[in-house]
Amino acid sequence: MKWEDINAHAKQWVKEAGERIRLSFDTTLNIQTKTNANDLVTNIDKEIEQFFIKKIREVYPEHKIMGEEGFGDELRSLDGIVWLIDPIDGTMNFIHQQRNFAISLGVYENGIGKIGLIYDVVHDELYHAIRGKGAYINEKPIAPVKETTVKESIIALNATWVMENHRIDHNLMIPLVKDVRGTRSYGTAALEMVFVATGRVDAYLSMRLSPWDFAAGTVIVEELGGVVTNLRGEKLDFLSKDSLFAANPSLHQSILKDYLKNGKF
Ligand code: 2AM
Ligand code: CA
Ligand code: CA
Ligand code: CA
Repeated sequence: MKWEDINAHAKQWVKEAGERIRLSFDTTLNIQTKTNANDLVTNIDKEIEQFFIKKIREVYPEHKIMGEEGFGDELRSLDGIVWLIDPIDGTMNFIHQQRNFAISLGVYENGIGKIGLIYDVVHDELYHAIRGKGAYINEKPIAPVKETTVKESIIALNATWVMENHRIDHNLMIPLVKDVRGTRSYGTAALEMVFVATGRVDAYLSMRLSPWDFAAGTVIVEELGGVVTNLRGEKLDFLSKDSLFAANPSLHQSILKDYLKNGKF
C-alpha cells in the first residue's frame, strides 16, 4: 500500500506541475547559465522544484529530497526514502522548442528504485512504474522491451560524444555509429530512457549525467526488462554523477562486448 500511496501523490503533483509549466509558455522566461554558456536554467525549473519540495515536505516530512536546482537536502547517503527530482529535464529544449522536455521523479528506498515517473508535459503522457507492479503510459500497460541486434537498432546519443572529446576515446564510438541502423539525439535523458522502455529506440548512451537525470528512467526501463548501467557495464549508485547506458538485454551485452570494452569512461 505504501508505494501505491506515494505513487498516487506523486502522479497528482506531477500533473499539477505540468499544468504550471504549460501556463508558463505565455510568460517571459528568466534564463540564466550554470556551469557553461549552454548549461541553462530558468525561473520555471526553480519554481517547479520548489513546488515539489513543498508538497513532499507537507505529506512526507521524513523523506529526503535530492533536486537538480539545489533546493532539496544535501545528501551523503541514500538511506531511508529519497526523492530524486529533475523539475525540467531538457531545459534547452524547453527554452528553444517548448517541447522535448519532461519532469522526472524517482523515489528510492535505501538506494533501490521503487517508483519512477516521467511526464512528457506537452503530450500529456505520464510514464510511470512501481517496482514489481508493471510500467504504464498514462493508464495503459507498456509491453516488455524486445531484444535487437546492433545492425537493426536505433541508438540515442549526443553527436558531441562522437567528436574528439577529452573525456573519452571518441574513436570508440565511430564504429558503433557506423554499424547501427540509425542514431537519434533528443536532448532529454529522461525521455531518451522512456524511448528505450517503449522500444522507440533500442539503446541510449550518455557520457555524464546526474542521479536526477536517470533515477526515474532506471525504474521504468528495468521494470520492462531493460538493462541500465554505466558505460563500463557497472551498476549505478544514484548518489554520484556517472555515464549511462540503457538498452534491451541482448543489445546491451553486444555493445559492451564488441564496442565499449576498451573504453576509458
Ligand atoms: P537538463 O536539461 O535537466 O540539464 C541534454 O543532452 C541532457 O543532458 C538533458 O537530459 C540534460 O538535463 C542533461 N545534462 C546533464 N548535465 C548537463 C549539463 N551540464 N549541461 C546540459 N545538459 C546536461
Ligand atoms: Ca540542468
Ligand atoms: Ca536533467
Ligand atoms: Ca533539469
